[in-house]
Amino acid sequence: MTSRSLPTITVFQRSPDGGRGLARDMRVRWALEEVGQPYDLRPVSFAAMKAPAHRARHPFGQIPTYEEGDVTLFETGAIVLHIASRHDGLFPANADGRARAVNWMFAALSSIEPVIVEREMARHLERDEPWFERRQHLVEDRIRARLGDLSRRLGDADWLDGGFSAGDLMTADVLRRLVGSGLLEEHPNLAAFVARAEARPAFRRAFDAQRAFFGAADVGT
Ligand SMILES: N[C@@H](CCC(=O)N[C@@H](CS)C(=O)NCC(=O)O)C(=O)O
Repeated sequence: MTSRSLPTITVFQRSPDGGRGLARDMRVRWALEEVGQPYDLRPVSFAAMKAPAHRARHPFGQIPTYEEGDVTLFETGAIVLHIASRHDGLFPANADGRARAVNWMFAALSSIEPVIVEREMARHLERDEPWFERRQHLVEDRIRARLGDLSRRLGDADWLDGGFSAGDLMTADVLRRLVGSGLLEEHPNLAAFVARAEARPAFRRAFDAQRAFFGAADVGT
């Protein structure tokens, strides 16, 4: 499946979300599609992810990783930054615009994603705890606060800072985890932002590719 000349990303061998494209390889696939860069896949099982060979690529034993020539990267922020820096299409041409796009990438990953992931983790791991409901309300209030601020900043614009950029890609991919939760839908402009992002041909190609891969490779947990 791999060829030396193309960047290679590691992905789950089996989809934990039934092919909904919520794993973080999706943002890397999407970035590569936006810039027109073909790529290869290296599927890894959960056991292989924690084994030394994969930990040499990813110290925390996770996916995705990105290998291109002598470079191996293991954080999606760094991976998308790398892709956007080496190809046209994901950063504005001017340095100030590029800095603002990077700013939004960091905001997505360090100010928005953590509270969203905290809610998910609690739903997976803490559902049986007596304090689950109470804590869930607190976590959801923190998400609401972030989304309220983000919604006000976006206003009626299509994208966060002018044209579509890697900052929008990262923000939309982070928000996708909330689609259908009711939290995103409290802000119609954010729901529309995600829908607009998901309607991009590059997103569709990336989504269909992961779906086809899992369809072919035994969708399951
Ligand atoms: N901060 C990392 C997070 C990577 C991550 O959490 N990957 C998940 C899949 S989306 C994973 O490998 N989970 C399995 C595990 O942690 O064992 C990134 O953005 O690349």
